[in-house]
This record gives sequence, structure tokens and C-alpha cells, in this order.
Amino acid sequence: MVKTTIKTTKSQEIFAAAQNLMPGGVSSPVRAFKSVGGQPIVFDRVNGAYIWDVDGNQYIDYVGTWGPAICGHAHPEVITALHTALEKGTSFGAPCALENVLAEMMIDAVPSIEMVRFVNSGTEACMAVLRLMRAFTKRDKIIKFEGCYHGHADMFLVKAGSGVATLGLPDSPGVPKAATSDTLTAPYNDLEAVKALFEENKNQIAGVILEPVVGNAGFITPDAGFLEGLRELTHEYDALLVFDEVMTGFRIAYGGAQEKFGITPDLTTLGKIIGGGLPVGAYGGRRDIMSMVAPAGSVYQAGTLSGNPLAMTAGIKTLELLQKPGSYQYLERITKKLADGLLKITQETGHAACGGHISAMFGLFFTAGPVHNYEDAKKSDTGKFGRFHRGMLERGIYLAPSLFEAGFTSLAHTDEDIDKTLATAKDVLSSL
Ligand code: HOZ
Repeated sequence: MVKTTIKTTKSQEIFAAAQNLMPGGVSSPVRAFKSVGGQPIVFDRVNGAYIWDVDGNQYIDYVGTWGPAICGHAHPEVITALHTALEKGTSFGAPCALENVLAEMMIDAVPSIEMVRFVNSGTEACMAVLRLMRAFTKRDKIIKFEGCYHGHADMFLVKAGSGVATLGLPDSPGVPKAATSDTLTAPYNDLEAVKALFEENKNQIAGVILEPVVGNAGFITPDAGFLEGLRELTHEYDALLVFDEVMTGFRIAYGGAQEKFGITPDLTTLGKIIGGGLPVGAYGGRRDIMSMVAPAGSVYQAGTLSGNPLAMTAGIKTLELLQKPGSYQYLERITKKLADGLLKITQETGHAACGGHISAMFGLFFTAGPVHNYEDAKKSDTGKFGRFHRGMLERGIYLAPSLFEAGFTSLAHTDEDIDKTLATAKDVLSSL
């Protein structure tokens, strides 16, 4: 481990106390830094592209609270809108006009969405969509891909990405065999494997769910024809296609991966950006399928805080900011500069690496690659990534503390931030 050079006394004290209060000292596993080594940082505040820890150290942030902060943290227009909404209270637990506004914005933006239901997290959205897939098709089996992460519901904890991959966990204890017996898996980007599963399980598969661009096994893009092939196969076998766009929605294009790649799934899950930094999730899709959700139909799903006025407000304002002309051109330009720059530096400093970006999402693997799936991603040098992560952190750059998480940029990241990040990467990679 690289010796700590920044002062992190308060972080250490707070994190040590947290160990006795919360499992592993955290509210979600990846942030415990288990796979990168070293002391996790305890944060105090965020603004724009920056994040400050409790010891007063400032970092350029490429985590963006795991995706929602695409306009930059604490955007003044989001904060002002939230202040106004806050005056009216924090939760109604009843219909609220803001839900209509955000729902209409999502229906206008995302090709597959004709109706939408708000929930409180991406996990909840994926749990609900699975029930709906099964109810609509009257079939129980589903296909997911190795390394894709669809939240922590039992049925999806099979070869899952994100924290499960980060910690190298086997499928989780506490998940009954029965809960996952209908979850079939295939390697990402492998259409033949998907076809074989459909053949072996004729008339039993409700549908295929995937991250159309993977962000939870590192950043992995779909090969040419993969998404098209899935659309054709799901049509051929009368199954549904579901895009989990919790990460990619409103990030890799305003209309998400389905707009970017021109493939329209039957159903879509969303989260992160649509809540502008407040807890939110949503699922939506074809009107005939969504009409089955209670109380319009009989597929039950509910939530006390769903459609919360604060989350709706932050989401609406965030989408309005993203609609401004030039937003996605800017995100593409600065993220390309960062991703291309990082690759060039790895070459110059003699480290085998591969990676890339789409719009405001990027990744870097320490393997010559190419990385088409989770097995390829696992070939990346974990130890080197840990040393790289620590070196960057100690020089003021905060990257996701896991090889198996994508990186995120925002409208607040400047050319200066990218230049500083690249100069720092050169310094760190030269020393590894
Ligand atoms: N699952 C999220 C990232 N893909 C959150 C990770 C964490 O905070 O532990």
C-alpha cells in the first residue's frame, strides 16, 4: 500500500467509530474501500465537481454519488428548487402534481416509456419490473448477464456485479435456492449463449434484463449487433426485453442507451439522475404491460415515500438542466478527453490497459483487453488498480473505490479539472 501522505485523522476517527455502529462501518459495501485497500475517506460536503472530506481535503470527484450528480453536486438551481419545495413539507404519501411533471418528462425522453411508476431506488425498480415481467408473460424464468447488477433483491444475486464483484463474494448466503432457481445467466455480449438458453427453456423465459452498457463490472460496451440480437431473440421467443438504465438513463444520452443505440426494449428501470441526488427509482414501458400494475391492474407494488415531492423536484430540475442545448456535447467532449488521456498515459508509462467512454460514463481496466464481459474484466490487475486508486486519492482525485464500477463525469467538470486529473494520473502511473 502507498504510504498515506494526506492528513486523514478525522476520517480515521469517524470510520473507526462507525465500525462499531454499522456493519463494516458503512451503509453500502463498496465505499468501505475493501478492494482498493487503505483508509476510506469520510466526506463532509460536495459542490460542483468537488468533494471535501472531514479533514478539509478537496478532491475532484468522478463518483458523483454513484451517478446522480450529472449537473455537478449541489447545483444552485436544484438547491433553490428544493428550498421552495421543502417549505411545503417533506412527504405527502398521496398524489402530487410534481409526479405528473417528471413522468411526462420521462415519457417524452425515453423511447420505451409510455407509462411510469415511481419507487425509491434502483433495487426496488428492478424487483418490481421482474414481478411485472413474470405476470405479463405468465412465465417464471429470466435471463440476466454475468457481472450485471440489478440491485440486491434475492432473484438478481446470481453472478452479480457492483459490490458482490468488488468483494469477490459467492452468491449471497441468505438467498434461498428457490429464489434464484429461475434466474438463468449468460456471458454479456454472447448472443449464442442467450439463444441456447431460450432453446433449452422453451416457453418458460419471461424475458431478458440487462445493463445495455455495463457499469457494474467496470465499464463494458455492447458489441455491434448485441442489443439488436437480443431484441430479435426476445421477439422470436415471445419474451420481454428489459433495459436496466439506472446508470445509463439520462447519462449516455438524454433518452439513455435505448436512444443512443436505437433499440427499444419493452420495459426500462431508472434511478439515480431522475432523483437529482435524492433517493428515487422508477420503472416504465409499454402501456399494455404497465397497465397491469396495481391499482390499474393486479400486479402489486407500493411505497410510502414513492413519488416524494423533494425527489420529484430535484429530478425535474436536473432534467431541465440537461435539456439545455450543448449539455451532452459538453459531457462527451470532456469525458473523451479524460478517457483517451488516461489510455495514452498508460501506454506512455508502460502499463497494459484498456478502457473507453460513452458520453459521461467511462472506465479503465489494467489488462490489455479487450474486455467484452465479466470474465475479461476479472483479468484486470486488482492490485495495480488499488495502488492507482490510492495514489490518485492522495493527490486529490476521487475515483470509485472498485475496479468493478464505472466512472462518471458531470457538467461541472472543467477542462482544468481534466488536465489536473491527467497530470496526476501520469505522476501516479509513472511511480507504480
Ligand atoms: N451499487 C452502487 C454502485 N453501483 C453503490 C455502491 C456503494 O455505495 O457501496
